[in-house]
Amino acid sequence: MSSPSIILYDIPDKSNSFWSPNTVKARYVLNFKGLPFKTEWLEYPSIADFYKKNNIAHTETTPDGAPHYTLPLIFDGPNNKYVSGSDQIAAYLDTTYPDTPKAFPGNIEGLSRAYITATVSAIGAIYTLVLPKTTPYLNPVSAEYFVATKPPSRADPENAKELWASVKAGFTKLAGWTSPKDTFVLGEKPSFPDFFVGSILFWTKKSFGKDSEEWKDIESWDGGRWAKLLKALEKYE
Ligand SMILES: N[C@@H](CCC(=O)N[C@@H](CS)C(=O)NCC(=O)O)C(=O)O
Repeated sequence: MSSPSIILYDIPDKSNSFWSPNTVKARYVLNFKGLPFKTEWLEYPSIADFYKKNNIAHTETTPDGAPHYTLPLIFDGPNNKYVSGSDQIAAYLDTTYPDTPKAFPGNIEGLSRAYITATVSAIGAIYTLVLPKTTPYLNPVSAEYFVATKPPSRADPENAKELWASVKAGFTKLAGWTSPKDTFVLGEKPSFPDFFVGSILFWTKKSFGKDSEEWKDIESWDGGRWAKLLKALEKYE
């Protein structure tokens, strides 16, 4: 068997496994499309050097306009091309491998961006809650970088109770954007908006632990639909 010709660059945890909500979106897309790939691990402080060494254009910028070198990044061997940014990767793979299932079926790329913006505004408080739970399972070199660059990752927030209440209300809002009989936004098949919500659920479960009170609570919300969504996407992890 020939080795996979697509490389996904990802950040490892201490057991050389994936954890990042951003990179897991690219993982979902590649597996959903059935495109074989191999993972190469980069610790946080090595990401910028890797981009510069390989002359890769950045997709993200920091609030002050400086380049922000981020993962996920893929290298598509047959086309000798690097692509970064989870939605850019999804759009690129939709176009480059047209015979595979679409992450943005029916041209929903713009709609997907609107859905994601609305989702972040509904459940954005979850980042403040999950970030401090992330550092312990990263390798020290990435953990130090994480704490230094993502201020809410330093400690559990004092207003955690209010934040959880706002996250719960946000998810209930989100539940109203999908038909109650469906798991996925577009019905039968998952698409990028599902991968986005799934990636946050994946990271939250991984960070608090599957047996934690917090995760058990989320599993019970909105008739169990979030647990069901994450479970339905598990085969694409
Ligand atoms: N919207 C981007 C966000 C990518 C992103 O922020 N990735 C994080 C990994 S979790 C990163 O590489 N950060 C590098 C850094 O903070 O220097 C995407 O979905 O690709």
